[in-house]
Amino acid sequence: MPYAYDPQNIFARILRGEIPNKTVLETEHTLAFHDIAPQAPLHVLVIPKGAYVNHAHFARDASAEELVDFNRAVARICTDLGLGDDPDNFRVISNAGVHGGQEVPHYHLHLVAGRPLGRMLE
Ligand code: D5M
Repeated sequence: MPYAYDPQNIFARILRGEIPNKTVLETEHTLAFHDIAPQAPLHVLVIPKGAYVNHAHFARDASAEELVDFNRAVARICTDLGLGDDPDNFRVISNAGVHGGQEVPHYHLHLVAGRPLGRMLE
C-alpha cells in the first residue's frame, strides 16, 4: 500500500545535508543524531535513510539489509554509550501519527537515557 511521504520534512532535509545535525553514528542505511530538544540527558534520534513515515511502514517495506543495519546501529549506540550491558538503563520510543504524537513524518526512533524514566504507560 503506497503512502504519502513529504520530502520536505525536517529529517529528509537533514539527510540531504540542508540542515546541520549533531551526528552520533552514520552507517550505509541509518543516521543517528542528538535531539534538538532533549527530554533526558541522553536523547538520540535514529532514522533510516530511506523514505518511511513510521515504524509500520519501515518494518513492512524496508529491505532486510536496511532493517539489520538500523537495529544494529541502535545496538552499537547503546554499546558505545555504555547502555547495552544494563537493559534497565534506556528506553526506545517511536511515535506514529496524530494520536501517537508524531511531529516529524519521517520514521525515527527516540533513544533516551541518563535519568530515571518512570513507567511510560499507566
Ligand atoms: O519527535 C520529533 C523530534 O524531533 C522531537 O523530539 C524534536 C526533534 N527535532 C525536530 N527538529 C530537529 C532538528 N533539526 N534536529 C534534531 N532534532 C530535531 P516526534 O516523535 O515526531 O514528536
